[in-house]
Amino acid sequence: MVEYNPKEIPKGIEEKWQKKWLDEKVFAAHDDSPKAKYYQLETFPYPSGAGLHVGHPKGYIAEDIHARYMRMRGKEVLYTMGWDAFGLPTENYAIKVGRSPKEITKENTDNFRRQVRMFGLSYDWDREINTSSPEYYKWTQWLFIQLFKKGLAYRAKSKVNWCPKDQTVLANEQAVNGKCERCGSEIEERDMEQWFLKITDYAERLLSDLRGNSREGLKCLDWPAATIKRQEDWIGKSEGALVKFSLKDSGQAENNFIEVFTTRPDTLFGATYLVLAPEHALVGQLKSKIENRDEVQGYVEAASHKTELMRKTEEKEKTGVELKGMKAINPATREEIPIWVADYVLGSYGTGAIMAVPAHDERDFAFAKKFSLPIVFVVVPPAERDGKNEGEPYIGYGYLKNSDKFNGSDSETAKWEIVKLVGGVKKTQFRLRDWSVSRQRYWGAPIPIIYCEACRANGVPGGIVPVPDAELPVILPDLENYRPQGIPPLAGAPEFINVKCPRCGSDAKRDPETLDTFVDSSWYYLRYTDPKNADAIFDKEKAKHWLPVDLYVIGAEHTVLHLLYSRFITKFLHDEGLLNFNEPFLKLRHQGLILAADGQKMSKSKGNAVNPDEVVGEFGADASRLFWMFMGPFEDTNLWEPKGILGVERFLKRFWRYAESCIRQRAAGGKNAKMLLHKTIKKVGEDIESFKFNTAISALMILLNELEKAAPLAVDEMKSLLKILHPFAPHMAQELWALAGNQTYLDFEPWPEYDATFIKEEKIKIVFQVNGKTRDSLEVDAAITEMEAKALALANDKIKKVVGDTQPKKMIYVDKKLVNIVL
Ligand code: ANZ
Ligand code: ZN
Repeated sequence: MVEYNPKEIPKGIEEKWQKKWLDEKVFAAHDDSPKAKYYQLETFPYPSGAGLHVGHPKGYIAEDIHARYMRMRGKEVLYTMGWDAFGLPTENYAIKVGRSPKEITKENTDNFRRQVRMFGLSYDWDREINTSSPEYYKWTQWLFIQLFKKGLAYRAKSKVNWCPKDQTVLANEQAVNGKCERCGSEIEERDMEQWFLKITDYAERLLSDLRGNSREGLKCLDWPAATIKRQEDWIGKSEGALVKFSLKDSGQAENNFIEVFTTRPDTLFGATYLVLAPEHALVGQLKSKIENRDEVQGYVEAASHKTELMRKTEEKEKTGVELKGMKAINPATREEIPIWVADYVLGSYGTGAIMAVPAHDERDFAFAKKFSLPIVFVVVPPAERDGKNEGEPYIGYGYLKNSDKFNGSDSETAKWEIVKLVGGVKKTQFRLRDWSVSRQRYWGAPIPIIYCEACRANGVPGGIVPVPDAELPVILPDLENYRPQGIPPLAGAPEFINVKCPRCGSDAKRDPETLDTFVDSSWYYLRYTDPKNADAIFDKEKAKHWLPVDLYVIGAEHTVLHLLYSRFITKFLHDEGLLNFNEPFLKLRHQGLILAADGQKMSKSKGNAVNPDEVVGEFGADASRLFWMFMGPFEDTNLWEPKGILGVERFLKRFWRYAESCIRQRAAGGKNAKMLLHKTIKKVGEDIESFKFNTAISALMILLNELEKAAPLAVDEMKSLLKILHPFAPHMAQELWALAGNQTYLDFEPWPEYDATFIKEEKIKIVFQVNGKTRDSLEVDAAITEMEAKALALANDKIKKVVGDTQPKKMIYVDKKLVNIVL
């Protein structure tokens, strides 16, 4: 008998099968397969120098189990791997060690590839991609040019988030609580000319398609509800109105009004002053009329040193200055109201001006209290129509008062009638901003744009000339010095920067900046369908065949940015006629984190990081796969308890011993655990589909316990047993499969059917006791829950007789065995 010794046997077995899988391209996804396609996507990792983190395998193993299962379910599975290889961390690390990011990336991806391979993941390696390879970024650049041609990539001067340490601009999404997402530095705000992608053009569709659309008969996306919500919040749609307040004594002058955006026109009668953002254009334009010009100027100047984020989150004292000598007219009350400048109003949202309704808005209330501005309550809460508590703002809807002819009508109705009365217009406002994509760093895809002065003089806006398709990719040159020094490193490379204009032939200059890596990753799932295409971003027919992605597993930390950008790019390429769908990811699941046993995040600096190499090196791939999956529910945070691997290793050894002896004996007969086998087939399949890998594994463990006690399984039953083990421990299952005389790969064997009659028959006897004395028993469904069992006990006639009217002290439940009522 061959013993399964994790130190020897699995090594040999595992290496053998991994080599065969790879050499024979067993997991190649065939474009022309007659089977139904299933596209499974995995977040491609950023290949850091530290190698795989323990969190990576969690998602990878789970997806591999799922992919192998789907193959056994008869699907042609596209499942592959790539590297999100451009980006700051590699560059920063390269600077630190004084080497080139290209070399380091090569080493890191080689290491990552070796590491993911050791888990026996069933990728189609012929589809591997790397965002930092010219073959890939050629198409990132091409994509940018298509966006440019459609007016969706534009240059604009704007306030940007600047990380002083990384010396680069960050997207809003990368500025987390005022700090750089990468290095944690305090972010500064700068005015810079930048490339933006006009994602705001897609705001409405990005929002509505989340919950399905009738255009395509698209159902609500199968995403975790919280993720859909986060997308919605980020896009931030507000329905309101634009209302004009005329300026007193301004006659027919051009700037004779201030326009505000409000979501609460129903409160217009309570608008007792206006507030302009410090950067509002009128502040400058009206200078001559402002009596306290210097004071206002000083305030505006001071505000310009605060970032938008500080202004939004500043809970402390509101600040502001009144524009003396000016008044506006409330169009509803016709009363004169003062105009203020305050930095709690943002220049970048709505019109940059608000009507302040202190009675019904908390910020306005605080402001009005501080500067003794009038507070007029105009909405009464529905519960107290007479309105009593006026010591604090009421922000909800209700019934109007102090609102002339609208008194008594409800907010919702009055809202639009008041807008009509004052000649306002309905307006939908989004919180979403355009996506800033220029980065002043080296390790990224060069922006494929040339600036030509001659063309500018000839009317080409900005002298901006895109690099012609035939000249793509714009290769990122190897630079001796690529350190950021306030200017983009490529700006200091004349051989790169100086070019002839492709339009007119004059001397011109290349754009010295690189694209945000989120651009690279916004389309990678499209490239997997046709990764080697040198003539197109992908073949339309191939994309149509494989896409959209059927299942995407990503960490919960990627729920805003990457998903939003990918959805935007998908919609754009759909509009370009390249894709026949609008949503790239139909089903989404998030893996929970793995923390150190003490609940801390694992990190090198804390000294509690675990290298997956050591685990797999010592216990082998199969035991490691089970270990990772058995830590707990997939979507939860799990704790790294190294001892756990001993349990799953023991299970595998026993499984081997059992299966091997069964195969050798080939002797079936006697009462075996057939019923439990069928139950387990059902459970394991269902659990894989619902990402309950841990409970699937425990079901396999329970089954093995019973099998060991019963007579050996028949040959067919044995086959089923190996099949349901296969997604979890594919090396061992495949070896046993071969040992049993099979020549095929288990991955393409059909998933076993369970016999429903066995499952239905599954009944158990449950005993009912009162104070420990048995009174009755009942045949019940084996799937009975604790609640159901207790309810049955209380409803039982014999029990009722004994218990009578007495209130039970407690009820003891022994799982699927008994209920004991204690009086
Ligand atoms: C009057 C009012 C009365 C408002 C009331 C609210 C409550 P959301 O839902 O986030 O879109 N607002 C408009 N532009 C602003 C800006 N640039 N900076 C700061 N605040 C601004 O918020 C819309 C509300 O935020 C608008 O409705 C406006 O205040 C304010 F009882 O108008 B409201
Ligand atoms: Zn030119």
